[in-house]
Amino acid sequence: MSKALLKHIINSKEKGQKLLAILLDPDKLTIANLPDTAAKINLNKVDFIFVGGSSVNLRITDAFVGKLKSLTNIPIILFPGDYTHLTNKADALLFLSLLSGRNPEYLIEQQIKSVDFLKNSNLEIIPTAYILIDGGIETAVQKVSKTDPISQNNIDEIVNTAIASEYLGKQLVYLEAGSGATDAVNPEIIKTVAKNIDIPIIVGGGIRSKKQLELAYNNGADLVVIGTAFEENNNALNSIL
Ligand code: 1GP
Repeated sequence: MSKALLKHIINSKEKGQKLLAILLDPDKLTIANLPDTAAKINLNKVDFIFVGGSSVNLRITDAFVGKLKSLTNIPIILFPGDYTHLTNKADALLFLSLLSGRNPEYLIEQQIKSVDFLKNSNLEIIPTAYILIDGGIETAVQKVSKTDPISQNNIDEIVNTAIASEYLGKQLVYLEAGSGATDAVNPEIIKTVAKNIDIPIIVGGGIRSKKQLELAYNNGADLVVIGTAFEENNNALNSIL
């Protein structure tokens, strides 16, 4: 299994080069709209396209990623809400464990269910700690996973979860305020986590402006994910980047 994309993320962190991913949710975007969407993404400095969502209908992801692959050379990374969303047509998979929650389904059971598919796949598997932080609204991840996010005031719990993730051997930590969050992850939280771990940090949820993007980067985010802002307006990247 190639480790090319993880190496790229680690090398970029070492060089201080910040990365951007656009999140496309196959439930919110039709395959017919993909050519226009991909054309907008291709025009910008986007490092990865994440594909995923919490409630994607079974098997849509395969056709969605297949079409997307024909429209862009940007690496496609699966960000699945469920093991049934896996497809070999992507380049890599964030192999997520929802470590902020205490639901065994998302800590280990989904991961075991995915093994039959993954052992015959060429996907680069990237072990990723997924830490849900209160973004001010009840997010889809919260509803589907039936777990509570960690309060933004509870920095110790967030930092200790991130440190435990690194001890567990996770290769990335994803600080997630949730799609459409009204409160993005507070820069102080990003800064404190960054001081305490060496692995790259992904930050997403509620980032809609250049100012928020820069704050996240300047405080230690290595990779920022933007979904909703781009979904609502395909020209949003012109003002954010
Ligand atoms: C959600 O972090 C991503 O999983 C992106 O969030 O849709 O709010 O940009 P937004």
